[in-house]
Amino acid sequence: MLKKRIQKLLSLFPGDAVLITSPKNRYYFSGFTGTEASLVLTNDAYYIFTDSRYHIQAKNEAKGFTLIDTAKTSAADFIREEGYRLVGFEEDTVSVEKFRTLSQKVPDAEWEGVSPLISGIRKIKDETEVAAITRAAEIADRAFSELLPQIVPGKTEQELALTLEFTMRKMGASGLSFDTIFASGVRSAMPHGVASDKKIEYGDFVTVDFGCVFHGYCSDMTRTVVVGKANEKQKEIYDIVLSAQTAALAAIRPGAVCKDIDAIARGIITDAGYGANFGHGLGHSLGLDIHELPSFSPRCEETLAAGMLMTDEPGIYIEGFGGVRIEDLVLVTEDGCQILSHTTKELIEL
Ligand SMILES: [Mn+2]
Repeated sequence: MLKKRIQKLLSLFPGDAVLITSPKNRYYFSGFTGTEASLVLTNDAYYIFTDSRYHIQAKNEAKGFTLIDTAKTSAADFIREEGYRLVGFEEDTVSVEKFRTLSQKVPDAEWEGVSPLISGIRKIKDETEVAAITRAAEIADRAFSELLPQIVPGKTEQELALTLEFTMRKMGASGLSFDTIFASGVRSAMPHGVASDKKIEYGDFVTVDFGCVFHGYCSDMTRTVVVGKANEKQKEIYDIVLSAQTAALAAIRPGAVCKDIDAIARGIITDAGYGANFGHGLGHSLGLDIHELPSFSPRCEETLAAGMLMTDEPGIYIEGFGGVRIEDLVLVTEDGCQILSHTTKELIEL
């Protein structure tokens, strides 16, 4: 499976070798989860360079790779000794300082950025990736259903967020996709209101936007609930966001243009009079990173293809009142899409 990813990259890059140093891409191409290593990918062989702390791990995880001890030979030394002329590197993560060092150590090589090629390959998720993300989404669903009865007046956002995070870890997640957004009452008008020491109050909207990591892959989901009975204004806003969210879902299929999906949801919110209260894009791709390309934004001209994984997350935010966001994780399939988030989207009144 990983060999296919490497072959895809090498088929798109007409050079002698590609140097991979970023943790996410290193994992993507080799399966190595340690924190220190470089890969050199060539048409003849794949090499992993790391120090003695990671030798056993590299042998176990990076199947099909030749292990080279960095105490003896660094990746840059190897590239110079092999006489590679055109070498790919990740220009989006290699620092200027590291690039200077590389250029000095390998003065005869020409370095060419391959980051757009890699992100292009990573856009389409293979079976292993879909399985990991599906599991991450399941854990999030189950942890959220365990959390719901605990959202009661008097608890703080922080303690509830911690409970949610602890539950996901107990269920097998290795970490969080991002800092949990847990915004109640007037704070729910902040699209990225991370958990604070504010106490939950009766009548609050509570927006929870969260995700966990499983086998390196992120999930992402948002639900907004009401503590107690929803008032008319809360119901009105919730219903508009839900219509926008489901209308966009219905249009997600291969061949659809990203900005058109955004426009469907945005049109519904704008027609209802809340266009100015939906400031962010409708969604984004994700995988090893929580934000990948393409995105459902008014400017994204990209076309959807089967195997892309997207979020669909419209919102309405009213300062001084509160806000609603509803987000599902969606896999683009051959004939439409499959929703990976299974928590109900009917308004939950706790
Ligand atoms: Mn998201």
